[in-house]
Amino acid sequence: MDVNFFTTVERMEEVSDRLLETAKKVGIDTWEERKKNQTPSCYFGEGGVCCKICSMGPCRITPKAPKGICGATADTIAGRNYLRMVAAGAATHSDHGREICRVLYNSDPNGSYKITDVAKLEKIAKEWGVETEGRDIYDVAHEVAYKGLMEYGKPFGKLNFLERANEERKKVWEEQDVEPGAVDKEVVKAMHMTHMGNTADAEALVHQGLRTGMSDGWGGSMMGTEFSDVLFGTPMPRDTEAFFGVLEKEMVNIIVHGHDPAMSEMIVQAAEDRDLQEYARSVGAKGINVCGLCGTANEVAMRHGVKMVGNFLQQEKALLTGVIEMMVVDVQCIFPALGPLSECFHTHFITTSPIARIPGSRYVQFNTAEAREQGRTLVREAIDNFKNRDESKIYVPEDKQKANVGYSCEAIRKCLDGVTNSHLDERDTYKPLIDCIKAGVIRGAVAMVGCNNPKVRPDYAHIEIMKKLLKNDIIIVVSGCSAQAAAKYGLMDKRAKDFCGAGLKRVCELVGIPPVLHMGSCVDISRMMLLATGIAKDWGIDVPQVPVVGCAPEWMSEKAVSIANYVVTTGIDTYLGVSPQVSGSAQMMELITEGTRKMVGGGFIINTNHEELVDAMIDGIEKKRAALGI
Ligand code: WCC
Repeated sequence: MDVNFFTTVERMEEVSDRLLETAKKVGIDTWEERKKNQTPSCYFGEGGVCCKICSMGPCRITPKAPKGICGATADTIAGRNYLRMVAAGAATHSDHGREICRVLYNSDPNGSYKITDVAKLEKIAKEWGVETEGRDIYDVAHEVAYKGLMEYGKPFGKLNFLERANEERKKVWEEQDVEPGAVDKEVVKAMHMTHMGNTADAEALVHQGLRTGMSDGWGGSMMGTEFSDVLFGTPMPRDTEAFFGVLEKEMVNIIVHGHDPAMSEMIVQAAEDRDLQEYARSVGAKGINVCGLCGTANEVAMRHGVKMVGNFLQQEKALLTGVIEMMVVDVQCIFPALGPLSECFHTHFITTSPIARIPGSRYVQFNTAEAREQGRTLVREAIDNFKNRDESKIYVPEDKQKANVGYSCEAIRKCLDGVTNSHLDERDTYKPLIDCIKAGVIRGAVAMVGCNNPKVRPDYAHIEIMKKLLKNDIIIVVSGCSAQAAAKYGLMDKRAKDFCGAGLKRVCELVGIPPVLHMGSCVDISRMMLLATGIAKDWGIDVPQVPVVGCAPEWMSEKAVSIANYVVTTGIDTYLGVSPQVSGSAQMMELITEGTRKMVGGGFIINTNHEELVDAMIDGIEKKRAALGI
């Protein structure tokens, strides 16, 4: 079947329903069934007013019992639970970033991991005061990586990358005392503050949430993104495809899933080795087809054009196709359900990180020294498994869409350079984009991010919101599972310009871009912070003034709570389609919506009705325009 031009959420659901029939046939549960079993969800958990941080309780707040045994109020309890979510999210992203620092530290011209983007490494070295003149590039890499690792535990000072912010932001951060010190320190401090008998003041808890989130966005995540680019290449636009139809019945299918590109890069490279491709043909397959899921899909799609099977809530469905010889995972967003599910098929389920050990998987701990060979061994094993498929369990949907991916900040500026007649020294700026916004050809931009969540009809909010924004001449940058929703639907196909208003359509035609620009995985939301900062600098205004907002309509993970905190601290309003679990405290609701805006210029706007959410966003963008007099 040819690649379709656009699909519908209804069609995506038909495909999912067909795969659920296979689940029934093999006798395994999926998230749909488990969600039903978990409904209604716990009232106290939803409101954030169940406290189990000591063993006097658990204490649950009701009108009859308005305080915990220690006297903690709903505000205290919801505030502590919220800060713990931020801390867990920041720890998760930042530990991913730490792993990338370690890979860079172990980079070796004769080893598994080499330097790809020398210019980016030299730029970071210069920013961090590392000498590059006359030095071997690997010596520079090791010193930069060491400094990166020290960002996690340095006893004094603030994070290096904060220097990248515009002057107005830096001033606000200093005044509000939200400049993070070492990443680990902020996470530990959040955990210490929320231990029994410490901070009870909700405002102080929210304040530490901002600092902790910042240690992720301008620390761990930013290092994860930047050093991944140094190691594996800064993404540039390239074509790929998305949705179940990217799986090939006649090929050996390997899915990489998780987040850390260090592992998936090795699988992708191994699958390109000629001897392994020949081996695959020798067992009767037409070749090796590596596809991505979740965050990892974004990493390998942006750098290699690897095809994307789908997003978070499709991980079980991917295995239900019956043609996956191997699923290799690293860290984060991996359902434990994949263990028993893979046992219903011939699929080898391989875990590779001590951070994510899962029953029903086989554990192969990746290490930098042997990673290239480990990748080859796994690919060979997947090939050997090709013969073990059970024909009676196979159903591979044919649906897929084209997508143009890989819009790093560097790629966006390069595209803009291509359409300006400006002098060379005026290039490499966002000025052409700013001119379009000032002229009203583009009204503004929205960063669409985040997961799927069974509380929301999967992908529906992502797609309906994007379509309305495009119609209103609002350009979109996407990351994470929002990106895959857009890709599956066809919104990252350049032909999606037909969804846009006249102004945005014209810009897409002129620049040769799709209206939804793929910026990467969730860690890469740090790219979006740099994009907003770059626009603010080139415009000569502060970030909260730029007609740019963030939106996570279907978020579910603790990482998303951390992200939302650094996004608002960067001065960007964030629109949420799922409420954070603090609704049991009026003070907490006020603090995260209005309180933070008073402190740092950005706050949450929460609305579980996606139609109202997108209207609020458009209204927010228009208000920013009016304030600028444009
Ligand atoms: Ni990022 Fe959310 Fe996807 Fe996982 S991969 S599900 S955190 S958006």
